[in-house]
Amino acid sequence: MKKALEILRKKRKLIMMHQSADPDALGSAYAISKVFGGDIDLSGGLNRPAKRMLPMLKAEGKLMPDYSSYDAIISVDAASPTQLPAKVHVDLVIDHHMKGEDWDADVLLIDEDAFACTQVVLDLIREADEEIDEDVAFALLAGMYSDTKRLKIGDVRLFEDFTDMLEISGADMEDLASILEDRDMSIRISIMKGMQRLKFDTFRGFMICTTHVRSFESMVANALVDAGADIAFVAAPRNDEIRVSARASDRVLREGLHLGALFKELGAEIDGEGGGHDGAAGFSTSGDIEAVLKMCMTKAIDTLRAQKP
Ligand SMILES: [Mn+2]
Repeated sequence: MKKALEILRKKRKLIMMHQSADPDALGSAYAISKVFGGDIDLSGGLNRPAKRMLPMLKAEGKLMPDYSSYDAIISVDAASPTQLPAKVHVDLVIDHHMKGEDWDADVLLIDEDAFACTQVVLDLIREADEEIDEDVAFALLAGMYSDTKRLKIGDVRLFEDFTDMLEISGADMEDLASILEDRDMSIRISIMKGMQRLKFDTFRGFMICTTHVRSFESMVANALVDAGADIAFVAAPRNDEIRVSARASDRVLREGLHLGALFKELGAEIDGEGGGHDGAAGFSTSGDIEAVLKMCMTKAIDTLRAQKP
């Protein structure tokens, strides 16, 4: 573990995954790159679920990396060097498959008791005492969810790691299911419905929009930010409640907007509960969905107004 962390502290790192990388490989690589830094080698391609994960994480990688330009090369979720897209010297192997004989890496961190490689990565992050943000938690979750065939197998450690990350990520099981299931169409329908019902306003050059859908509210909110919104509030009915998912653009975050704080304040003003990160947060309340969205809009404009002249 110590030796592994030493390598992870090196400056220029490349993280390699097995060819046709799955959510466990991509989740591991993404979490390492976000927490410790480093490029993700995408030259081996991704499988369909991992392809769906990529935009959800807003992850980027190198399609044709120059292997000689790195201080350290790390392999994740690959059981042997033959699974990697290139023949290169690997400094650190992080994996959970049965230890093979054919690695000549400097450090092997192989935990055969882990159900997913992302659990091994999680242990490393904990050992390093680094922070786990929402996106990293989601990436780690996706690996655990996919390598246990949607939690059909697991042990106490797996479920503890899973619930820890579920809490941090703020994701729900539908978000995870949407990666593994071929539900692209239903997500796209939610996005189209969300756009049909969209209301927007501008304030000091920022675009704020609200809408409501039946599900996938966080993905619809992401899509609206991609489409140009600075703040997107997307409401959906959840049991007897209304759940609002909010996302913010980098532009408005640079102005100091914090959606988690905004929702905390709103929860004190109306009957509701919310919180989260600066750029991604959620809010639960009850009542009329249009009225709730109107309050979100008003709150956002008030918050922007209070920030800077
Ligand atoms: Mn795996």
